[in-house]
Amino acid sequence: MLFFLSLSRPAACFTMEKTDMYNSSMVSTSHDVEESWDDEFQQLVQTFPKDKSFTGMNLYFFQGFWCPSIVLKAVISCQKHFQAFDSDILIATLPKCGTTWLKALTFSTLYRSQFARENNPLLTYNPHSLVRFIDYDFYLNDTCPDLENCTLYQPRLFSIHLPYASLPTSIKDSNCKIVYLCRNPMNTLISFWSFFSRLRGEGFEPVSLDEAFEMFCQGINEFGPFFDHVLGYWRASQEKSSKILFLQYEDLKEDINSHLKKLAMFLGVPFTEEEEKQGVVEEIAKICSFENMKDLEVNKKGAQTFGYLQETFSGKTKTFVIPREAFFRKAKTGDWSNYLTPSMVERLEKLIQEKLDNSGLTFKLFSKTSKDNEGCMSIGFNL
Ligand code: PAP
Repeated sequence: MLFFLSLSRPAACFTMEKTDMYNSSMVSTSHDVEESWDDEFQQLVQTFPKDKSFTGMNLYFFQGFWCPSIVLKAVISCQKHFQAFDSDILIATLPKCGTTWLKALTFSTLYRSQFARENNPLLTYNPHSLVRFIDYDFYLNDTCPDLENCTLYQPRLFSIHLPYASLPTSIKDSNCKIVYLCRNPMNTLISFWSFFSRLRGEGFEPVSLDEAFEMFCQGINEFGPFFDHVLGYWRASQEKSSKILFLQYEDLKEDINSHLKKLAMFLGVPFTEEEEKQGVVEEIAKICSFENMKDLEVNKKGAQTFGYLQETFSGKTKTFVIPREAFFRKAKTGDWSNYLTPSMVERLEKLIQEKLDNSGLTFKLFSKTSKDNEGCMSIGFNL
């Protein structure tokens, strides 16, 4: 039996760690979710093209992206009801592009003056408990949650997987800031496929890498097409550089300290000279590092539950439960070369060139500092 505390208190973000055990039958499958839809919603979704992701999840093509059925209602609700504050900070990513890391980095940087250095909540809570998803979490079970005081620290910090074009209007129209993190498509695909392969039988039934590769190239994956997602935020960041900070996982791996300073500056909380002298930047980088985070007790055991749960678990509540250790796999920037065949690489390289043509965006396929893969190679076109 699982127990959840009430989430109506400001400390809502801290309650998920109570979910130290989990039962795979509690994971809502696409099928469960669709059965719970009322007639009106069923009729609406009938008008959307439908496919299955390589993770096994049902996807609906909605507003130009593939929306997982499990969050379709939540997405529509948050688009309708979410009210951004000018002070809000939003982390936007495609799944498997480094969300967990960016949550840790942003949380530690933004709120560093609000807790003692030796008491960073990241040491005892998973980043997904501290920075919660708007789409995958708050709106999953509640069409209009009270988010006024839903985060323990101020300003509010959320995350979201939605493409830029589909963000709630108030996010686009307000002065709230967005930190976007992308990752080269080869690493993203391998991380994605490996993650769901690891979760086989736990509510997910992923397909072979060959099939996954084909679907990824066709753009059929959660919140994809991949390139539309990345380019949507890239173009918006070019137009509104004070609103959107566009980051790449491979760059962070190469030089985390300078990117932390950039992040702090963008968030409006630059590191002071004194902090720099005291090594605060390096300290945050270390706490948030893959090596540190994967070895923390909180991340080695138990499961992360997504879904704004009210009071206690009920069979009808939609949740998304992931063993925490699954968020920490290898964190290497060239791991794709251990999986993709030369013909797959060739096809993806061509796709990258075609999609990024004239965009000014390039992807690094390896990191200069990657221990597995020496050298650095960029693909795309720079104007
Ligand atoms: P999510 O969509 O499930 O939240 P996300 O955190 O976006 O996943 O990405 C997971 C990737 O980030 C994993 O990469 P891999 O599969 O190539 O190993 C994971 O290992 C990596 N990762 C997690 N934490 C960190 C970290 N602290 N530093 C660097 N990479 C990390």
